[in-house]
This record gives sequence, structure tokens and C-alpha cells, in this order.
Amino acid sequence: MNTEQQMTAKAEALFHKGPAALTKEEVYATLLAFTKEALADAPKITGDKKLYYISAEFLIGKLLSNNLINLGIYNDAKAFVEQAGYTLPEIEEIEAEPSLGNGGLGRLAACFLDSIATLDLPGDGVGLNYHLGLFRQQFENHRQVEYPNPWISSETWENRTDVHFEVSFKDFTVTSSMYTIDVAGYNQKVNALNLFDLDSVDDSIVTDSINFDKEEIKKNLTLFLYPDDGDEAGRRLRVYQQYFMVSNAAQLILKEMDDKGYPIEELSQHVVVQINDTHPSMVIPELIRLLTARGMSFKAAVKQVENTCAYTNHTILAEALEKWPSQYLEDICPQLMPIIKQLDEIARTRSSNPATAIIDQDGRVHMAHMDIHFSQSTNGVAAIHTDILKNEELHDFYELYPERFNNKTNGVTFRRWLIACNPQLTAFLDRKIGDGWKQNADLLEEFESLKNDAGVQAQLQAIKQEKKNELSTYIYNHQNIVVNPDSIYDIQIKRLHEYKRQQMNALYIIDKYLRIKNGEIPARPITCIFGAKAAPAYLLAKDIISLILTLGDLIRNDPEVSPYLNVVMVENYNVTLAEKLIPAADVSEQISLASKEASGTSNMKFMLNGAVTLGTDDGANVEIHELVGDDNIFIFGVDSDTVINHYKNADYSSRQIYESDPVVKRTVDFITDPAMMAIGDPEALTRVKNDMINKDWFMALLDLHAYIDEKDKCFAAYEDRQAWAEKMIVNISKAGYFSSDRTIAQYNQDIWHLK
Ligand code: 26Y
Repeated sequence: MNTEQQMTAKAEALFHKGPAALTKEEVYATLLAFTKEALADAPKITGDKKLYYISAEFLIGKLLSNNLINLGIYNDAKAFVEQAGYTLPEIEEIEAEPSLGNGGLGRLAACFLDSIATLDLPGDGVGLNYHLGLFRQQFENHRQVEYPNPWISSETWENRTDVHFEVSFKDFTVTSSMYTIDVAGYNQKVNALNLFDLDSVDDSIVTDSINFDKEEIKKNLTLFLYPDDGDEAGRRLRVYQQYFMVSNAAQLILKEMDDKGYPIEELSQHVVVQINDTHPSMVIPELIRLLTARGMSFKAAVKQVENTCAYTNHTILAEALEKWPSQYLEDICPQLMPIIKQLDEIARTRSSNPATAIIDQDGRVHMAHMDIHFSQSTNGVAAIHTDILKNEELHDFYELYPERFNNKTNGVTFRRWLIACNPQLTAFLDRKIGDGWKQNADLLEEFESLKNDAGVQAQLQAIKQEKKNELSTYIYNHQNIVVNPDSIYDIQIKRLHEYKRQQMNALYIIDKYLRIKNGEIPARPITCIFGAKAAPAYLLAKDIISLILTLGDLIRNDPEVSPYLNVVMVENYNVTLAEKLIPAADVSEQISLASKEASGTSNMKFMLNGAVTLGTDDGANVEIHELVGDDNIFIFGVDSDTVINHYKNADYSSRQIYESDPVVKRTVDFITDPAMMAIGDPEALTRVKNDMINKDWFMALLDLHAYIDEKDKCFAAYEDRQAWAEKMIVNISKAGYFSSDRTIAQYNQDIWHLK
């Protein structure tokens, strides 16, 4: 039997009918069952040394297509689905997206698992099985409203295992359960994503929206990812989650060492732990605690753990660098405090500089400091980010441990971000340059030689048009908004944060609106598309969403402007939506304040799909800029040194700009124009405007002029259709560097040393 016939046989066994009689749900259930069995039968990746990638987030997205591709049975499944009278995208609709992450860091962890398996490296993910994930976003009265996002059902990729560990908190002990999701590489071998949970967790304690009793730990521990930490109970719950995650991880590591017969004295020869940001940092003292409990001396345990762990930093924003009051740890996991205190003492013998201490004078435990002192490697996620860590944020540590600092520029998996989400472009590339790029992404460079070929340009543009049409249909069906497929699609999708400056994009839109009102008609209609969730306790971020939703409504209801300008915010932005938005983009908005975006990863996905970047020289944009050259990217704004100096000198005044620059003044003032106030939430709009005038911590007003000018230049460049197609081709052909296969090969070469 060939694979398609086996799928048909599976359907018959499950539902006692032939393909033509199957419902969509039955087709999905058949493919899920078939694929899970194939995964279970696939060879496991093994080796003498194993990686544990510990992360609070794994934003894995839907898994069906990805697994079919990596198992090499995508075309068989497609034929089976078509035999049943459906299309694969229709069947994919049925799958729920696990919402186990909020943004870049979580999606990076998922891309990494894909590449680790693809490169045949033994490495599992370890995280938490949040029942309700991150919240589901709904728009009501021009505001974000949060709802639970249940994703676990009987139809799940998860397998419950018989692995259980005891985790002791100060006042009680719980028993965990481990669930596993198989992670297939493109070579059809598998690793695992291990997610820990607690059987006593009770979804029904969620009352209205996403509120619940934060003190009922046994019932709430793995309910939500990043439960609202606007109050102290929320922050304590986060510590409970983190300790639960790392204690399970540490016990799993030692159990697997035991199972393989390795003595714990050889931990660092057989295990490497990658700590994804500071959320899993407590794995360091927890491993030391468990090793000493098994008879190892404290000194030897510290040495083993220091040689086993490696830390990745994803941000320079002070508020995201976790510092837990020692009282929290005393109240929740007091067994760690004596160890952390000893680590602090060791750190103080290595350096007398109080800035590198683990416990500060206010008794707060600096998680990143513990990571850097007690691990082999500290890496940033893009060249400029690592430089800023070395020269500014972590300079004192860099002087202490120069050999520990290294850069690993992020990457994305081309299986999901090109092959799965853009089959049209994939097939086209295969025809033009062969399909070797699927194994070796650098081969995309061969596409560049075709950049002047009019036929190639036309076909590439036709593919882009098809993806734009698909997106327009999707938005109409789901949000009842008409998007003109002949307009330029300008897309900004990422978590809502002031430093990412969605508010600056909104100011551009206001300026354009006012100009159109004034008779300045753009050469072609423009559609500005946003997707973003705001943290529930981040008031200003939610206000910015409000501003964008209000602008969208105002413009759509203004017949003078709506033919030329449209503003759409997609609801509940997630991985599934990103897969539809990115292939349809003409312009990729990457406009963070220079120095603040550690890397960005959507910038890479966009260029891979032929969008042109409009951005600041920040994060990985800097490396994209170097690769594609000045002619194939639109860069604006002050540079990171200027920004850093403004902060050092505390000399930035947005009010000064607002008061002296009439263009800035009229755009900012429009936020609270009576027409806006009549539609939107007056309080939210007023707060955004006042913040921009009085604070503007991320300097949107400083870059506004440069942004408006560069964006207009970018849209004008789009009108030279031939030159634009060349830019698209150069972007695609230079994207190979941003394959996460390259990133993972570098992690392995420099840090992990697997195989
Ligand atoms: C402290 C806690 C509230 C917290 C929760 C989530 C802190 C940080 C995060 C998430 C951070 C994150 O997603 N960072 C992003 O990581 C990407 C992958 O390295 C980068 O590309 C991106 O620039 C960075 O913002």
C-alpha cells in the first residue's frame, strides 16, 4: 500500500467509510491519527550528549502541515484530502493553535526545535503545558478584550507519559505529569517537546474574562502563560510556575542520566542546558540542590552546573530583566535560597563590583547575573544586540568573562515560513533554481542571477498577487472588512510595545489621512495592516490598539479617504495568521527605536517571502541591510549610539519637538480630534496623546519626520514595478543566512558540542 492508500485504510478503520463520505473533521482526525503513528514509529535522535532547551514559551503553531512536510508525506496527504473532496487549507482550519507563547522568544524556541531535529542533534524542549495559553484577543468598542484560549482537546498532538516528579513548594508538594509532543526534523527523525502539568489544575476557576483566584496554586499553576503580573499575587504565581518548570526539567535531566547509566559526576559531558531568557534561570540552583542531595560536594556541583548551562539574553529593556525579591523565593521555594546566597558569595569573590552581584542591596535576586556567573556562555540574538550587551548593558560582566560572550543571530525555519506558508513561491523557486535550497538555504543566492529576467519578475509578482488576494478574502470572511488587493500591503505584526512603535506607524497614517483630505492623492491605494496583542496589564499598549482601531473605522467611513487608505487590525494575531499575512506583504514594517529590538524575526520571514523592509538600523535589520545593500531596503531614523546618548544624558524632550514642528503637532493633536473622540474611547485616546507629548520614552516623535519621508519614498519606489521586483528577488536570495539551521549549527559549534 502506498501512503495515500494507508491514509484511506486508516479512515476506514476509524469511521467505517470511504474517503468520499468523510466530513472535514473526520479527515482531520484521520490525518492526525496517521501522522501521530508515523511520528511514534520514526527513529529517535540519540547521542552521547543531549541538549535541553528550557523555555517558558514554545509558540509551535499548528502542527499538521509542518509534520506532513517534515515526514515527507505532504503530497500523499494532499491527494488523500482531495480524494475526500477538500483542500488541505480547509482541513488545517480545524486544528486549534496551541497558544504557548506570546511572541518572538517563543516562536524562536519553536523554530529552533525544528532545526535541532533537522540537523540530527539530540535535543528536547522543556516547558509548561498551559491549559489556556496566552489569552484570545477580541475587539469590542475599539478596545482589546481578553478571553481564555483553550486549545487542548481529545484531538491533540500531545501524548501523556508515565513520567511524574514531585515538586516541593514551601507549604505543599505536588506531583507533575509530563506530556510529550514529537518534533520531527526534515530528515524524518524525531526529538521531543516535553511539557509539564499538574493534574489538579482546574479550568473552571476562571471566572470572567481571564480572572481567577491567583492564590489557589494547585488549581491555577499551569492555567495561563504570563498570568497578569499587575499585582503581587500574579508575580508570585509566576515564580511558582518558574520553579515548577525548572524543578521538573532538572529531575528529567538527572532521570535520563540515570536511565543511560551515566554517573552524575559526568553531567556536563552528557548534558547541555540552554536557558531561554531568565524565566528558567532557577534551573541553576535547582540542579545544584539535586546534585548535592545525591552526595556531590557543593563545589563539584557548582562546577558541573556551570559547565552544563548556557544563557540566551533576548532584551536590554530593564523591566524585562527579572529580579525577584528574595522574600518571594523564601516563601515559595526556600530550598533554593541558601544555594543562591552561596552563589552570590562566590560571585563576590570573582568580582568586587557590586553591579555584578546576584543579590542586590535591596535583597532582590538578579536572575541574569546568576546566569552569567554560572554558565559557560551568554549570547545575544543579533550582532548589534550582542555589541550593546558587551559595551553597555552587561559591560561589567563582559570585562569579567570576555570569553563567555558570543553572538548567535536568530533565524527562522524555512519549512514553516516558506515551504508550508507559501507553496506557490516554493514551487516557483524549485523550478527556477532547483530544490537544493531546502537542505542548504545558502543556495537561495542562485535566485539573484535572475533578478533582471522580466519573466521571473512577472511570475514573482503574480505569486505575490495571489497571496494578497488570499489574504483579502480571509480578512473579508473573518472581519468583514474589504481590502483592495490592488493596494500596497504594508504590514506591522508583533507584540504591542511602545519600543516597537506601532504608535509612530499610526502617526504616519494620520499624516497621510490629513494630506489626502487636503487633495494629495497617493499614486496607489495603501492598506496598513497591524496584528498585535497587548499584555493585559499594559495600559498604554492597549490604548495604542484602541488608537489604531479607531483610525481604521474613521478612515473606512470617510468616502474622501477610504478609496486611497485603509487601516486593518487583524483580531487575535497568532502564528496561523502570521502564515497568511507574511506571504502577502509588500512592505515589512520594522520600526523599533534603534538599540531596543534585540533581533526581530518577522523581519527575516518577510524578506524570505519577498517583502521589502522599511525599518531602523536595529536588531537583525542591520544584518539584513548589510546583506541586501542600500538599494533593496528602506532605512531611516537616528542610530543606536544617538539613542543611547539621549538616555545617558536624559536630554530628550518630545514636547520640544511637538511644540516646534507643525507637522508633528497636527498629527499628534489629531489623536483627540472630535471626529476621533466621537468614534473611539476618549480616555484611551487622551492618554496616548498625553504620553506622546509629555513622555514618549521610545522617541517616536524624534523619528517621525524621517519615517514619513522614507515611507513615502518606499511607496514611490513601488511604482517602478520592475525595480521593485528586483528588490523582491534580492531579498529572497539573501534570506538564506536567516535560516535557523544556520543559527543552530552555530550554537552547536560554539556552545553545545553535540555529536
Ligand atoms: C519578564 C516577562 C514578562 C517576559 C515575558 C516575555 C519578558 C520577555 C518576554 C519575551 C521576550 C521576547 O519575545 N523577546 C524577543 O525575542 C526575540 C527572539 O530572540 C527577538 O527577536 C526580539 O527582538 C525580542 O524582543
